[in-house]
Amino acid sequence: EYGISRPKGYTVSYHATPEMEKHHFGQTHPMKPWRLTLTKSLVTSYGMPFAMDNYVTREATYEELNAFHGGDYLDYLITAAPEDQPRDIENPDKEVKYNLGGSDCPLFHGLYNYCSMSAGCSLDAARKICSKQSDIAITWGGGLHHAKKYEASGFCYINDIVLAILQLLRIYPRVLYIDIDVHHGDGVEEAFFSTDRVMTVSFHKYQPESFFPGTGALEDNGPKNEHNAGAHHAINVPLQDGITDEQYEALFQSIIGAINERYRPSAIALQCGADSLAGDRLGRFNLRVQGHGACVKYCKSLGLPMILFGGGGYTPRNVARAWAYETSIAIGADANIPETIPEHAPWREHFVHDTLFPSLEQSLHEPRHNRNSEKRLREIVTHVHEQLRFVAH
Ligand code: ZLV
Ligand code: CA
Ligand code: ZN
Repeated sequence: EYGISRPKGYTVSYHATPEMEKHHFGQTHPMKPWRLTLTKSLVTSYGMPFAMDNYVTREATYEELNAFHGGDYLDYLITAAPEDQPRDIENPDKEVKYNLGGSDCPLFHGLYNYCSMSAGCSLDAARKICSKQSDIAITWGGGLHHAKKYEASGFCYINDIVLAILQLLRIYPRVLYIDIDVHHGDGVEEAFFSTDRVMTVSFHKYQPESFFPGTGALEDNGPKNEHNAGAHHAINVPLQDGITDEQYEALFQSIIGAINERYRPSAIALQCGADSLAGDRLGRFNLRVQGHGACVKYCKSLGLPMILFGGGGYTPRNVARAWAYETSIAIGADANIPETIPEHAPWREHFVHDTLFPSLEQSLHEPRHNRNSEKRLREIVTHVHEQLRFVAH
């Protein structure tokens, strides 16, 4: 109906489950799993499922989660109940185990189920890439980049990205991990800190004292010991409030282009956190849907097998716009996609504006000052290019 047909010569798979979307972190918590329903609904109203292989995913098994996470952490995650939540007044000294039950990572009903489905989605995506049944595999329910081996962090309990990359490493010699969420991809960086088989690159707002998680300085490029294989294989792109599409795209292409030439990855894992969009409840950047999508388009143009992960994104209508647009890029339908949200789209009124591409004026109540100077952005590019000289060619 929208001229959307199967791309010739390659396959895109979409991995999701409506089960995941039923979970709630709590009334005031910014993470809303329901944004995945809104995304799927927009993807469907544009007719995109006809152009993809659609899979309803399963829960990851304990053994699969155990490939990265510690057994004692998983055991606690399985049994922890919302009642175990430390309550400040009644229980001021109650220990918060594994960083669970605080306000960022609350214990909610069905938590383990939610985590294992997110991981199941991303593992299925990785397996389709390994078996070469998919060229691009989409897992918007994944992308939970802060989770650590023994600890929950920043709304993330299970690191589905690490689990998926571990799968890719069975087949592919080198994996490039790229993270465009507004927060630093610390959990993934840490997991692959000591290997040269994964290069991690995160673009994020960096303000150590006041913006989560506070890591990811330009100079942090992996282990300082040159004999450690991971040295120079972590790239950080620290940014300030208000970065624009034009600046971000130029930076992204210059950095990813140079990394691709030097590191020659055999597969890409791209975390597409949508909290880097203008008007995000937690984010600080001025990116439009087009600018965010341009990163996906550029990665696709490299012609490597790729997984697209979700991640942050706290203004659900914009999350759905970005991930629906990026789905259209994956299937090569972005040039034909009508800008007006289809008449019959469920939740159409929820989008406020009927366009897939709101202007900055439509996204922001007041304009956000751009605090990224051209001089600083040039310094960042120069530093990254210098780091790459240490990477084996
Ligand atoms: O998008 O949180 O700042 C991937 C992702 O990257 C903090 N957390 C920590 C450090 C001290 N705290 C504050 C505790 C706040 C607890 C509740 C919120 C509630 C309402 C509105 C905003 C927040 C919030 N929390 C904003 N930023 C935080 C960060 C965690 C950010 C995680 C980003 C996750 C999915
Ligand atoms: Ca990031
Ligand atoms: Zn984020």
